[in-house]
Amino acid sequence: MTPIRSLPRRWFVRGVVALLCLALVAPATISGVGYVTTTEDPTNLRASVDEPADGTTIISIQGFHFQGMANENKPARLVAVGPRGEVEWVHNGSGFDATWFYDVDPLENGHLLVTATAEGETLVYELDPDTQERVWTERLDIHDTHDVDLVNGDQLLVANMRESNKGDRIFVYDRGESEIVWEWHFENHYPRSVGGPENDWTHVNDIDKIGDGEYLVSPRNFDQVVVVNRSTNEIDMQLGSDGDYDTLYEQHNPMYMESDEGNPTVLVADSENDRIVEYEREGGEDGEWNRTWNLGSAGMSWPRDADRLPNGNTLVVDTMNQRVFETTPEGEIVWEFHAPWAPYDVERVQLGDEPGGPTIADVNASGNYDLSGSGLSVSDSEGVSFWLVETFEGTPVAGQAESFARTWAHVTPWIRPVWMTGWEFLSAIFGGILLVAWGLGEAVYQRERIRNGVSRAVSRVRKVGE
Ligand SMILES: [Ca+2]
Ligand SMILES: [Ca+2]
Ligand SMILES: [Ca+2]
Ligand SMILES: [Ca+2]
Repeated sequence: MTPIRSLPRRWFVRGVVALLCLALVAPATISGVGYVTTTEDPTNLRASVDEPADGTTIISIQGFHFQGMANENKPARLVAVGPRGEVEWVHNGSGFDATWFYDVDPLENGHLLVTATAEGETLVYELDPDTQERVWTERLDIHDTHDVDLVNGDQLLVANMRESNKGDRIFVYDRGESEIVWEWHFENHYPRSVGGPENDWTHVNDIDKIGDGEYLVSPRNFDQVVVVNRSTNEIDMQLGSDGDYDTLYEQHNPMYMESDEGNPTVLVADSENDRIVEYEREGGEDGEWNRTWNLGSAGMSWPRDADRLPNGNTLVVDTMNQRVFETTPEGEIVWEFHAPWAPYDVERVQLGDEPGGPTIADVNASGNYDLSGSGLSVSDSEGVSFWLVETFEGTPVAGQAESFARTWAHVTPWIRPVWMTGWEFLSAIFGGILLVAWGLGEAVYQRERIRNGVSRAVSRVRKVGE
């Protein structure tokens, strides 16, 4: 018998590395093949309805767009949904130059006011839902604007973020005069040390007119909601403060209400805390804000809108779970709609722009509630993050794990192909890293051979040239 020649060690190592790469990339590949052979549409709109809604719901969907490159599996759309979850119409931003949709507001004439981004500018227009025509369009020379409201007839109230040199502001633009008639700069009221980075200082994402010359404003990166007085230019009210994450953590879309007793009340999507909260200020002007409602945080992922309805329920946009739902004060979901990709704002059309309703305290429902009654299986994009936080809790690296988990949850859904789960994506990344490392390792290991090969090739080229 001839002895079996033992395999050289380097070939054994190569075999193991190749198998490992294959094992890491296989789950994503299998999903990809499965996706290609099914007819399931990743942009699929669908509903789960316990009780028919009180009229048509309009949802703005931000969509995914990276440096001018749209992903057709993650389109920017406005979607109108009937009481039982039937899709009434879809307004697709890729039909023209809208790349992201943000705020949408029902107008008194039955039309909609739409805030969208286009390349390097902000698009604001009035949309006639019946004809799908734009009645008028304003193009504002500002970036990434999340909210513009129509006030005082034909004036636009604008939350203007991402100005250079901390020039973020709110302003009123008069459409008839074609000019800005009032503006208010954050730098006159806040030290430059608060908030976010130079290129996104305030991230002011919402502004609502809540009374005569009174504007509710949401500088997200300051973790607070304020009321700005147009005639005195002073801040009349403040809820939350920069870095006080127990109160608010980079919120979206606050809504102002008053209790039966006249107490200021703010309902807000507390986005980074994955919850919806309501605060009521008791005891007059120097009174304290008390949290009267806490919905979540399990079951929600980066909510960005919460509107109180006249029936006491609340409409919520649960962005990273790609859904919108109506919940009772006790957290029971009664109406739900799957609206990929990255829904931003929701409105019940015939109720008008953020109609408001009774405060949680006034319906005797103050308290903490978990969500229940969901009829949709929400996305598993949070699985990796959840696992990271759970696994490293209480260890010396808990802080780092949590911060990585947060980044992972916020960044990867935008870049992950729709057919991969979070785990498959993570595994494929490790497979890719291993493959690159292997290539580099081989290059080092074979450096002599590569060098000889190169110099032989060079001298051959030289000979031909002579
Ligand atoms: Ca709105
Ligand atoms: Ca608006
Ligand atoms: Ca607004
Ligand atoms: Ca809304």
